[in-house]
Amino acid sequence: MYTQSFDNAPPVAAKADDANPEFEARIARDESIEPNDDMPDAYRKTLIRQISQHAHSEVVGMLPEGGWITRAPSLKRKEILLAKVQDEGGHGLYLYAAAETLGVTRDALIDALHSGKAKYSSIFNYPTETWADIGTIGWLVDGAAIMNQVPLCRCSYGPYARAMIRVCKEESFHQRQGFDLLRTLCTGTPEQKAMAQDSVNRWWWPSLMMFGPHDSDSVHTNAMAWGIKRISNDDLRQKFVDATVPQAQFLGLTLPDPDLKWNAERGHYDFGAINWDEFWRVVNGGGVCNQERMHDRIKAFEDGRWVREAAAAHAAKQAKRAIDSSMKVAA
Ligand code: FAQ
Repeated sequence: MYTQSFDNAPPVAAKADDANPEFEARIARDESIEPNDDMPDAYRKTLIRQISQHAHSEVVGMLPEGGWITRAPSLKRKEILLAKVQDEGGHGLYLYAAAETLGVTRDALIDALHSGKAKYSSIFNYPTETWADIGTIGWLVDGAAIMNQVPLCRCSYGPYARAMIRVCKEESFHQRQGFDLLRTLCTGTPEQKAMAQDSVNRWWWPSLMMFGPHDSDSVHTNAMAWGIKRISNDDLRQKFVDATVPQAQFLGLTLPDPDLKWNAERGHYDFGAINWDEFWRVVNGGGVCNQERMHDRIKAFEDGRWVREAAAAHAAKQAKRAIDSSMKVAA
């Protein structure tokens, strides 16, 4: 649904103070950079930051929806939601694995999340109040995620780009199931339609914030220069608005923005001002659910410790057995 966010624009030139002519030439030729290739430290750091924050977002993103698995209104919806939440966990794993190819350990990444040093997407600090929120998250949150992630399939770093291909296929299913859930509510009783509208009223603006600050306030500009990000925060946000308005019209839902209107001259929808104070408050830990999310995430990590230790002990036993039997054959 969102493949129009692929674009073939080559990366813009990197800043002179990051110069590494051979590397820059490879980037300009749009070559894929692989784990053992020479790369500037700043490129490596930018990737570790973005990929790990992305991984954290996928894993923390399981929490707002996970709480609804036991409350899904039918077996079919429960199966779909279970599969979706499990997919998000899988996305986290591919992304942590992609970050590890840059020489950082999984433990260090998880520690950065748990200690509050690393960020995760602001959107997951909002509460899921009603069943309609599950539909709205699929439609708007996964929709925004796909818009942002389809261009990442062409990211200059090979392992990130390859991980994104599968992630985007799965996110596309997530977006459609959300739209289908909302369509069911919108064609149901007046109470169901009202629940859908209330949910969209609460999630619309936070979804627009997912794309990050205005380009003028975006600090990681080298990510564009190095072909990590292919499209800027504001351009992606505009693409998302343009794609989503007709879908809202199809559902018969209003988007909570009195300034939202088609601008024929620009060929885009104009939309109102984003509340950046709210955005930064949530990013910096002041959202309704920040504390709860971190508490739940750390608890899940600690509760799973024995499983990781058992798996490691089993792997060590198997490795020892393999060595012992190869020594027997040699003797
Ligand atoms: N939330 O200079 P920029 C999903 C931070 S996955 C929190 O513009 P950048 C799947 C930013 O980190 C959703 N922090 O940064 C799912 C930086 O701080 P730092 C996640 C934000 O990196 C669906 C500072 O502000 N997707 O939803 C946010 O160039 C449903 C300055 O910003 C990705 O991570 C924010 N919204 O651009 C799961 C995609 N925005 O690090 C479950 C990959 C900005 O210096 C259910 N990431 N910040 O301390 C990206 O494309 C980019 O990292 C951006 C931000 C576009 C998010």
